[in-house]
Amino acid sequence: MADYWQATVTTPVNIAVIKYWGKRSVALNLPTNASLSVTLHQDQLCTTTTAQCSKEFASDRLWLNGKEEVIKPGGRTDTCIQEMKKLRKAYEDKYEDPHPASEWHVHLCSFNNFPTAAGLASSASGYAALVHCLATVYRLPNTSTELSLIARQGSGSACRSLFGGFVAWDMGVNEDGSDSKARQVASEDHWDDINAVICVVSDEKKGTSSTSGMQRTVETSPLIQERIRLVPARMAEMERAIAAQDFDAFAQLTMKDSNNFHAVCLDTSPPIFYMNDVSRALVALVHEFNRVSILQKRGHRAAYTFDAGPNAVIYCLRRNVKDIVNMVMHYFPQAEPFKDTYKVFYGKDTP
Ligand code: 2P0
Repeated sequence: MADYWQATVTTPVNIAVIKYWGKRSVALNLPTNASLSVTLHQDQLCTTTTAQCSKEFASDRLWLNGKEEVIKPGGRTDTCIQEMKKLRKAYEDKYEDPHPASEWHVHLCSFNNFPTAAGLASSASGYAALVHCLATVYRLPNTSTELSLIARQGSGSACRSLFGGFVAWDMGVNEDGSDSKARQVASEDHWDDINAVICVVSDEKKGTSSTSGMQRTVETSPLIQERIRLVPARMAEMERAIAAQDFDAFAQLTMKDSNNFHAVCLDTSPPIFYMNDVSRALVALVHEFNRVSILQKRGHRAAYTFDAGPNAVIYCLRRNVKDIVNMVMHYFPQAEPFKDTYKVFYGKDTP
């Protein structure tokens, strides 16, 4: 019998067009509203994680970008490892198919090919990769939907990175979180000429973490209640726009939702500022680009969205990428688009 088991997986980042912001359960990462994202191409912004289980290991350990991180008992990483072990145990009990790896400790080595914690969704690809990697080492045949329930407990947005294409995270109603999981709205092939131009405005670690920021919002912002009220209709409209490949509607909804999310951040006490002057200048530029485009009867051709940081993601159709990159480079010669452009992820459903 092998004395160690190992697997390596690469999992892409997702960028939300209807944002997750606010938890109704901090312990289980249950959101106050549903969200919807586009998973980027696997070869672009991604996390690559290797898991090795060995009977020689004395404890679970994690290295992130070459630096060892402490795995806190009961913390997010530990929760994901323990939940995956439980899943393995349940599988063994059902199919009488034992596998020693889940009895042993695991060493995890994880690399992001982009700035960590700069509002580019590193925790999303990170926890999705962790869960996907353990499922592979443990030879578990679970679907992305089942794994999304565990990845969600690492980081809410991680549940969406287990699918390619267009992915909803349904908030669910159950207190135990059993129905708060990811669902593929449309595959990567459905609308494959959507691209994302990523403009890294800053690669510094963000000042307010998403977890603490959204807690503060839930506790202090009256405006979040209005957001909770309006998101269900927005989700339905977004799903319709994706089904119809209606970029004009997709763009308007994406920008509206990004602006509403940042308004809610500003309504938090003390206020949270994720966007900076360069971010705001990019907003103005995209609106000007769209204004001309609408005058030419071409509708919206670009949609910005900003996460918990100043970096812009500009969604557009492939035929418009060149115009948008040229425009950004013209007005911001010092701010390079990060690795040019990103296609939606051509993913797989099962690990
Ligand atoms: C999103 N963000 O939908 C939103 C938009 C940031 C802004 O999900 O506390 O790192 O780990 O569940 O998933 C970032 O929050 O938060 C996020 P936790 P997470 O992508």
